[in-house]
Amino acid sequence: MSEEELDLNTLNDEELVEQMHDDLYDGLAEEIDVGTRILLDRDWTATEVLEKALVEGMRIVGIDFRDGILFVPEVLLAANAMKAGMAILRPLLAETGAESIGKIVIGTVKGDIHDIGKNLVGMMLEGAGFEVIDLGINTDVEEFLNALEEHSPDILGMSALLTTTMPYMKVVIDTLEEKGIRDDYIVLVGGAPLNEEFGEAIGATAYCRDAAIAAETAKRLVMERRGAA
Ligand code: B1M
Repeated sequence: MSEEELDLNTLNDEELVEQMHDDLYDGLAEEIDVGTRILLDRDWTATEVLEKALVEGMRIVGIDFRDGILFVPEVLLAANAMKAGMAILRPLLAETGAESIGKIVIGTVKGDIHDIGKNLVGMMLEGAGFEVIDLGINTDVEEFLNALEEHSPDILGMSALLTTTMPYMKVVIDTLEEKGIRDDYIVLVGGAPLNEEFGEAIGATAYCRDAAIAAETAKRLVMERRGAA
């Protein structure tokens, strides 16, 4: 059967997820849109679709990107397809009846244009009841500082996907120290090349391995801080 003739509805769950990994790899946004909707219709939770179909698909793309099998234009298409799925999941992940439990300003740091992980963290935090102010990509220290002043959040969140951009997180934290405002905020950092030790070394409050952990950590730290106050 050719790609055009393939009816995704005829596939069982396992086949569909595999097909979605292929479609993500091939940057087929429309197919990812359809596949995401089918899985949700089959009573998959938004988190299951996200983890098993989309994030796993992007992990495979990342391996071939690293190995020089895929190049930037293809990976951009894959990212675009991933975003098509995320757009459907967003309202489901962000569904919450609760009042806002806190505010976070979040951005991908200067020099870095990767935003899929940061967007996911934003969605999960919205789902956990946070108001999210997203500064986007390539965010410099001035932009972070202006947003902190304007929005007075509980949390500053920074994302970096490159070993060359992760040190910029320290630039931001050091600037907060210099201005005497570091302790006014919980600082969460994350991104594929980071780890716990790095988070500690740059003076972040916490490193978060993934979006779900970011949401849990954010909630816990805000509650602790309120309790202490
Ligand atoms: Co880029 N890229 N990329 N890329 N890219 C990586 C990161 C890389 C690991 C690929 C590889 O070699 N295997 C590699 C970095 C190597 C390194 O530094 N050690 C790399 C490179 C080299 C580059 C370029 C330099 C390539 C080039 O131009 N030659 C270039 C840099 C551009 C720049 O930023 N200045 C580049 C460009 C791109 C694209 C534009 C093509 C595209 C980005 C599109 C977009 O984001 N809109 C892209 C992509 C898609 C990737 C990979 C394949 C996938 C990243 C992703 O979206 N993952 C990536 C390989 C990989 O990571 N496996 C790669 C899915 C996402 C859900 O996971 O972002 O890790 P992640 O987020 C997770 C956690 O990390 C965490 O939670 C998220 C959800 O669970 N998390 C946080 C993230 N931020 C957090 C913040 C928190 C808490 C948790 O608190 C605030």
